[in-house]
Amino acid sequence: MAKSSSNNVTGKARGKSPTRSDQSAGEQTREEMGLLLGSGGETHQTAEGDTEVLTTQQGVPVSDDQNSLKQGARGPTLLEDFHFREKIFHFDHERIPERVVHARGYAAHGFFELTESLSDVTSADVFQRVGEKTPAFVRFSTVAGSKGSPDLARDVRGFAVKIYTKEGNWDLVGNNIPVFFIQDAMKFPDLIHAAKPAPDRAFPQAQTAHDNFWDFISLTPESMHMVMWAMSDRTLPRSFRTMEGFGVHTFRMLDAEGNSTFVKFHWKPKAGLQSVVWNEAVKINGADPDFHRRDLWDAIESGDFPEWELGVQLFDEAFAESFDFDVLDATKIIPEELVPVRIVGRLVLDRVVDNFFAETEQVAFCTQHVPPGIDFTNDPLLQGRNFSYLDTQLKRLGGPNFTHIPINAPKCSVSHFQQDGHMAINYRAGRANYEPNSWGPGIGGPREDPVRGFRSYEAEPDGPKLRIRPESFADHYSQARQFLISQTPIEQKHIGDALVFELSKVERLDIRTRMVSHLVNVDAGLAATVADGLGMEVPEAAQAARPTMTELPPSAALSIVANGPDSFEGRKVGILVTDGSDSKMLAGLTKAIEKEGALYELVAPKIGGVTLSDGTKMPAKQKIDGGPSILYDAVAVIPSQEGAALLAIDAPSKDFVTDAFAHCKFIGIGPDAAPLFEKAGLSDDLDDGCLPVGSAKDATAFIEACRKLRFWDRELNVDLDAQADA
Ligand code: HDE
Repeated sequence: MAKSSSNNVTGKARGKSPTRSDQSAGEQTREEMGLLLGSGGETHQTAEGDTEVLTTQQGVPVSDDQNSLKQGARGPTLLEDFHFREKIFHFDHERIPERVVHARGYAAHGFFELTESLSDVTSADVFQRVGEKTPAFVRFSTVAGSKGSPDLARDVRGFAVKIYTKEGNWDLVGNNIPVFFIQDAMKFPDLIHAAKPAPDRAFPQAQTAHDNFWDFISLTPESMHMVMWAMSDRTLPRSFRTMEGFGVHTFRMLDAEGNSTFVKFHWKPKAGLQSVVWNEAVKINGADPDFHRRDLWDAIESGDFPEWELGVQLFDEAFAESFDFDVLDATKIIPEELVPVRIVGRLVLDRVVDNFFAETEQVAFCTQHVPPGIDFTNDPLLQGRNFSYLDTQLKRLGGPNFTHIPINAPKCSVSHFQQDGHMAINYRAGRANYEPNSWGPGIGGPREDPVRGFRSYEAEPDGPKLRIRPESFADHYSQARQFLISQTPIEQKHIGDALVFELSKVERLDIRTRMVSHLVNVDAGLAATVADGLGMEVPEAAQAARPTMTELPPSAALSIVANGPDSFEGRKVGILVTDGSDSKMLAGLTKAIEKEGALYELVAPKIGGVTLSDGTKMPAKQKIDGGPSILYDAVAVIPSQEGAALLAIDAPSKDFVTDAFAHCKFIGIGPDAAPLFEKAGLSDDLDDGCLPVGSAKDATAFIEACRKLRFWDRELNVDLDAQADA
């Protein structure tokens, strides 16, 4: 809209562009006046082909954007300089408040396509016609960090989807974890205050490894299930493309008669689940704090469009009654084994934003934005959110007209009598701004439609007004345990490691002890591991309102490793090369990578690249210290003999292989690479995850091995904690 309005900021349509002779004429005059000090004509550097005229916000062409207006060449700047004042004024106001949570985020456009009709349970227009595509916008985020914080903080990821349906925008504002820390929105400010930097010292940034967070958590047993997820590798996603999304709450779907079906929403990544390991995450944050946003941008720009399936778990009151837990409690899941996930559509992200601020920063998601056919339940977290999101938009976007901003505007017709306010852009022509009115068709404006219009489920009131937590919300440990036992051994180990790491950053022993006392209720083995890692005795179990149900069976759907892609498609290999690297070997390797649909980058001593054995020059994508192995899913090292000798005395090269080894990556090794591995101290440790890539056949076998993504068996040999556990 902004692009086509009279407020055209591109200025392409405005007047005649200055010609070179126009400019030099202007400069000559000033030179004549002796006002171009020192720099000759350099103040007006114009690249060849620039034709657009710079204007003020009012559209006035600007003659000089380099110098403010002064009284005399060395004199004071004049207030009269409206161009300067406007430019600085606008700059001074470039920022809006960052989101109080989920400040760090990245978004893209795409579409939702229905693959299976849900017309049996909902009248929602978006779920009626199979094959129909509806525009969508998705913003991923971390929760605790500020806007400039690194992408790979250990944190929950936001997964907020705006679907521009024909009957209004639907915002499904979810996370990559299906449960939450708290049960009642009343506790949200406390949770977030505790997680964010402490108010006195303003650190630590984007981390939960500190006293305040664990103090709050250890006093909030309802968070234990979420703690298991948060300490798992779910909070270290390899990419936005490799994480699931969840609507978290139980919602309702309503059919045309108003009959309700409960629903939980799931987004399942086509690329499969994948995470990185903690030590890797820490290093990625230094090497590339934009790791996730770069990955999303690159994937879309290269045409490898990220995709998720939309799944729904549908159930009725009878199931809800029979379920061990309350479906209104956002700290609980419904295992897929109990209510299968029905896949009904796909979400594809196929377009990056034109402008980060206009779209990603200004997009306003609100849980209460639902179209007819979708409705809320009484989940007290959801009810609180329905207030919070609208309120927060007012603060951030400065007025009630945030829906006029193109990214927030519905793509269906909008017709109402709401008017005015800050930055009102859309308006209704004519006299009628109220209803009922008697101005008649065409002039009198819109009227409600009891059939098409949004209707709420006619729920019966539940009882007296109370400030109370229902009894049915009281079991805080059973599903935490179920999550833990659903993980593969390596994932369970990572949960233990993460708890030990985080609690080791907690200074107060009583907080550590209280936290471990909750773990005793989750699983005695985990509590013992964590206590041991902290160097303390296992404390008494925390008092539990309900005993832990140890009989809940594992659910395979909850493991990342068990739900990997079994493919290396879309993943990236870092290939370390030097001058003289074997050109045939490189060709064989890159062919195998491409055949798998994977990507590679050449990492070399100089960014200018290397001269291969056959004399071909190959540019590098990264210089070694700018392309550490943490940026890749697997690595291959194929230096020449002389090259290997040089790499062997280069610390970043040694880090390249030791890190890849420590992070359990598959490593492809060329025939001349031995000196590097020897100097890196790895020669005696090379295992089945370290494979030759000397021939094309070897290269293919190497890439096939990479489909497992990590060689987890190695962890026993690279981690003292693992040995202690074994
Ligand atoms: Fe949010 N949350 N939240 N949240 N949330 C916000 O809205 C809030 C919760 C989630 O990419 C805020 O526009 C309350 C659960 C995402 O722009 C704010 C409660 C889940 C995003 C807010 C919760 C989420 C937000 C801040 C407890 C997963 C980023 C900026 C009842 C289901 C959306 C904004 C984006 C953002 C409030 C809990 C997801 C303050 C009160 C549970 C993905 O309104």
